[in-house]
Amino acid sequence: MSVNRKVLTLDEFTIQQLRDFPNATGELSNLLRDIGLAAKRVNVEVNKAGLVDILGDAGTTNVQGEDVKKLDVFANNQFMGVLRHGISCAGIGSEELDDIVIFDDDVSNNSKYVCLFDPLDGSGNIDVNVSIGTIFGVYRRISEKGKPCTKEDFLQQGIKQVAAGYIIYGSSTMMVYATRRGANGFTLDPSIGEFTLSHPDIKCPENGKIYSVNHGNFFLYEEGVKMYIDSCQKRNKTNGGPYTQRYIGSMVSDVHRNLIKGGIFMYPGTIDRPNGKLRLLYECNPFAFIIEVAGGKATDGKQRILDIQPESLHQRSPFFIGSRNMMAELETHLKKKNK
Ligand code: AHM
Repeated sequence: MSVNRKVLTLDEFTIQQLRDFPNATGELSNLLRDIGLAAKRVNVEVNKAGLVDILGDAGTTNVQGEDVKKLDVFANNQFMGVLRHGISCAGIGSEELDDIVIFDDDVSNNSKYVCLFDPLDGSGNIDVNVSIGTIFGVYRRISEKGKPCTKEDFLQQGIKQVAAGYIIYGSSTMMVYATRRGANGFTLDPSIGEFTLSHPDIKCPENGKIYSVNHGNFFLYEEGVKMYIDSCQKRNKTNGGPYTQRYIGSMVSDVHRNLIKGGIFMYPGTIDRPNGKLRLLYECNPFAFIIEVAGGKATDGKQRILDIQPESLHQRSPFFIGSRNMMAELETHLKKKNK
């Protein structure tokens, strides 16, 4: 008997994808389901953050020297917990943790994947009710199966990701993930507590009218970036300018909007912080992977993000990401100034 139902849940979708690969083990589907479960738990806590005493600093600082909010700790433990208890992940790296966590048990040592994540990006926005998110990237481990995973598994180029995604805890909660086959978005249906396919096969528009950057840092940016920002503000019949400036200060929200509507997001290096603020492994690589699958581009201003060979877990990188044609326009300005 066929069931007449239009909406696929996250689990149904990943299993459907699996059916196309008869030799697939299902480990990636399991891992994505685990992440979906942790996301639902974090969503519940984020939604009641204004009500319960979960707000405020946990009283410690993370390895970046930033204040850790309680929800950061909660989210970190949830994602680490589901991946540790699952069957697909040999270890994790988290923006909140100094070092990788190797699960090192019989099941995990035989698992195919490792996962890097930022459990709660934009957490400085929690207490003012602005959307925040989780970002993750999944890599096939390169260390020998049957043994504990190693740091090399985590220090792979972004291009080696097999899947990457994010969860946005917003007016509705969404999970977007990409594999090489496409990027798809799932909205959490609170009535059944399931992520359901709402944005199939996401394509980032080639052109956009939104630019997102912290204008407060304008005079600290390199000349090419300043020139591009200037051009965003000018009337331009060819590219539809002037563009609209939108900057939430919560990257998941800013990049999600630009991915759907078209636009460019920039976190350039500054005079005092030449590598900018964002972390290559936890923030830039997953988004770079998603945007490329969706037809957009991501660079550090000089090279493709996904080609960068990471040297350390918490390294930062300037970050430019968005619609293909807006990125091309940016690159013209950057090249002119770098000559
Ligand atoms: P966080 O790791 O403390 O959450 O910071 C990351 C966030 C990004 O989501 C956002 O794009 C950026 O910091 C905003 O930084 P700024 O306030 O310097 O513009």
